[in-house]
Amino acid sequence: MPLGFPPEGFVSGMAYEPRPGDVFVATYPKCGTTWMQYVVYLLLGGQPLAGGRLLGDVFPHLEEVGREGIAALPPPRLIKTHLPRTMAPFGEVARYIYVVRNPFDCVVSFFHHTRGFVKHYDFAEGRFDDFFECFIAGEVDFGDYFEHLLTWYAVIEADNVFFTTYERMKQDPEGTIAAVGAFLGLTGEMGPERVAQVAEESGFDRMRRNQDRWASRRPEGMPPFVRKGIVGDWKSQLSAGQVRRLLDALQTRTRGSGASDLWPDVVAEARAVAAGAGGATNAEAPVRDGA
Ligand code: PPS
Repeated sequence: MPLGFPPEGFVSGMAYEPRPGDVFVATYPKCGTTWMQYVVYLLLGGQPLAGGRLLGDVFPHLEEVGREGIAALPPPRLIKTHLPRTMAPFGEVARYIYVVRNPFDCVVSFFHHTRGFVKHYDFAEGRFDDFFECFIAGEVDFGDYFEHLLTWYAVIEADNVFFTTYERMKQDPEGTIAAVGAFLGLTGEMGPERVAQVAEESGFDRMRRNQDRWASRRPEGMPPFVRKGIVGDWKSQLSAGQVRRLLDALQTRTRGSGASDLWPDVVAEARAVAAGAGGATNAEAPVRDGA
């Protein structure tokens, strides 16, 4: 858990009993949580958040506010969680949207998060190579990336679970928004204009404005929360050796689950880099700000 989170929020959050109408956005950190939360919030009739308002007030993080914080929300309750499914309040009465991002981009985004969130971590001067070791060992917030993914991947066929990837959202935001709307039972209200409106409002260019809506301000010189928002940033950060190790971890840890086939394009590029076909960088290169 991040250092700044109250342990009682975590303990009581796990004991929350899902209620009818609850919508959870469940993710491993840095996999597109805030983007999906904002889509869900807008689809359910939320007004675009003005600067000075906080998404976390209307769509709180379960582990931070605990059971009481969630129970006090007006229905339908919108709930963010980074818990693996085996620790999350999981029940048939609620809906769950799980978003996952390829681990190569996830580790890079998580690194910038960890150095920038000085309230939660003592890593402002941290090096990517050290963070990478923590990530691959599963010794970061919310534990092991692969284990997390597998716990949720195991329930993707359930009627009350919607599973997608950050890469699919990037490739087809409108298609994803329409599918999320259908999952939420909003088919009647979901014409193309409505979908386009939500896509515009939740698009990267809009979300990078007034970032105080999503997270506390970063210190001077640190990348913002909505940072680059691309697929493939890993190519400018991971060494060929790191690409090889993460590729290996993806394949061995997800083997036989179907989750190993989630990113065929990324895996093909990673294989080429791991084989020394270019694209990889020097892990000792100075960390780029990316802002
Ligand atoms: S957190 O802290 O776990 O809740 O972070 P999370 O929201 O899961 O992930 C943050 C990354 O998502 C990117 N982001 C977006 N990408 C594309 N479009 C939109 N609208 C968008 N909003 C947020 C954000 O930039 C972080 O990724 P990186 O790679 O660091 O840029």
